[in-house]
Amino acid sequence: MITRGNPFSIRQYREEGYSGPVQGLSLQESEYYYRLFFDALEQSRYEPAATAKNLSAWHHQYRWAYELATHPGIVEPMKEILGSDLILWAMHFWYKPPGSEKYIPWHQDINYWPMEPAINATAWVSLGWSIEENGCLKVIPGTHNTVVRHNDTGDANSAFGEGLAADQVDESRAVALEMSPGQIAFFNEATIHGSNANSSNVPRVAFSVRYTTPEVRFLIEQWGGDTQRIKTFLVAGEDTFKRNEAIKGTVPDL
Ligand SMILES: O=C(O)CCC(=O)C(=O)O
Repeated sequence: MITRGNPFSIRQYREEGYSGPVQGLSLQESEYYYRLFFDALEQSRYEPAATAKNLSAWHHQYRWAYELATHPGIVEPMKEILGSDLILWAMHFWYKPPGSEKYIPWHQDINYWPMEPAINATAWVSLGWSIEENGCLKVIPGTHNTVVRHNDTGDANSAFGEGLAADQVDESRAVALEMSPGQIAFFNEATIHGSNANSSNVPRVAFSVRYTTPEVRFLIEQWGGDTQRIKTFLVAGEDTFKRNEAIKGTVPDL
């Protein structure tokens, strides 16, 4: 069920590992960015289709994407979660065109990320409609305090090689976060989440932005030195630790 969007709840975030949907962007803003997304894809938004483009780190490349990643509707709740010193370190568009068979297996993000200590908050932002039929984001509340071992999915339709098997997840407790344009869900580095394939004719256009605190060190050699995807931007407050000087990002001009 799509709600009107509740206020961000730090209590829910701490107790259940997520909070949302929250109306973080206005309808005008989400429509504006929805158009820019399809322009950057070089697709008509009226004919959404599969793409071979790399959908990561557009905030390194496009000024509009950096502005979107640092929108106050994202940054203000991030301050409640992480405190006043904020590092933006990743952004990825999760695009499922109509009929896409790709699904996101149940997983905990921290399984894939060499960072010490393991502190992250993700804002998952729906630029269009996210509904059960097009594979909206699903979370399992209360799973954010225990890290579980991931295994090969062995499934070509899985967007990731590794995930959690059905018997590692209590799917009966899953919450389907249906969202209208501009709504956001926040979750932490260990909250179990995933999403189904898009069995509808409605494209699912959404993105994640990831924030952490300056004390965290990125073990960048363990990410295969992937600075195409991972760069740090101080978005609020101060960085007195200076642990990631080699991977500092530059805000794009245009
Ligand atoms: O978009 C989805 O369905 C999954 C997103 C996700 O795995 C993430 O943001 O970490």
